[in-house]
Amino acid sequence: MNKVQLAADPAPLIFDRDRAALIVIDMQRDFLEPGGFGETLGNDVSLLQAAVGPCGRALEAARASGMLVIHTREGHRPDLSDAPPAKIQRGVPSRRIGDPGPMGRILVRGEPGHDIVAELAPLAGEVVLDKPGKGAFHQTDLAQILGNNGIDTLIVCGVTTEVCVHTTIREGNDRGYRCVALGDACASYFPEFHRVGLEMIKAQGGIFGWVSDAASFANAIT
Ligand code: TIU
Repeated sequence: MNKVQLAADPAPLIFDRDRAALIVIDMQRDFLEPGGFGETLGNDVSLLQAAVGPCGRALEAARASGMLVIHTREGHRPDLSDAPPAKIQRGVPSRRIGDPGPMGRILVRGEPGHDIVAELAPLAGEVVLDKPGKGAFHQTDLAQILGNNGIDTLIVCGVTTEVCVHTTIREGNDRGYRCVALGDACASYFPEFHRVGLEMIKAQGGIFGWVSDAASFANAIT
């Protein structure tokens, strides 16, 4: 038992540091660097850079305290057998999932674009979870991993705020986990969606979670 208090909205959160995990969502080259999936969808990928430093600070604190660290990556099998046609065909991107790009095939496992950005590279022993969807629980063994480690609190950061971070927090909340978004360690291609996405989590008394920041997280667990 190692109770800590985290400054958060809508209220401070007390949790057991030994039963918390840091989940870093999809900080992949495909979303953060030019030529990847994010850019094919028409986005300015430079907007996501803001989350890299705060994610690094959260990772550093979690590693120093011995907290379970999980990195997720969104992507698909090379044969695309796990990619729903409805996902591949969505929108009018200039290049689609599975097509060749400057960082290899778009959103395909094993390709350079699928890698986590160098600044946040996983360390040996950290969990790297490949997921085919937006949520980290969908068609993955995340629940098994969290259960085996006695986890009841999820500290979540990464990209994008209103897509994969939100979906994962919503999934985690419904499964009974306390879920905290580290706001400055999340980012979106749409600054307004980032702001409102964080508001949505903490509205109504924290309807599906809490919002904190990387420095408060580091302070709480150090
Ligand atoms: N497009 C977008 O905002 N996000 C995604 O497609 N995936 C994640 O959020 N990781």
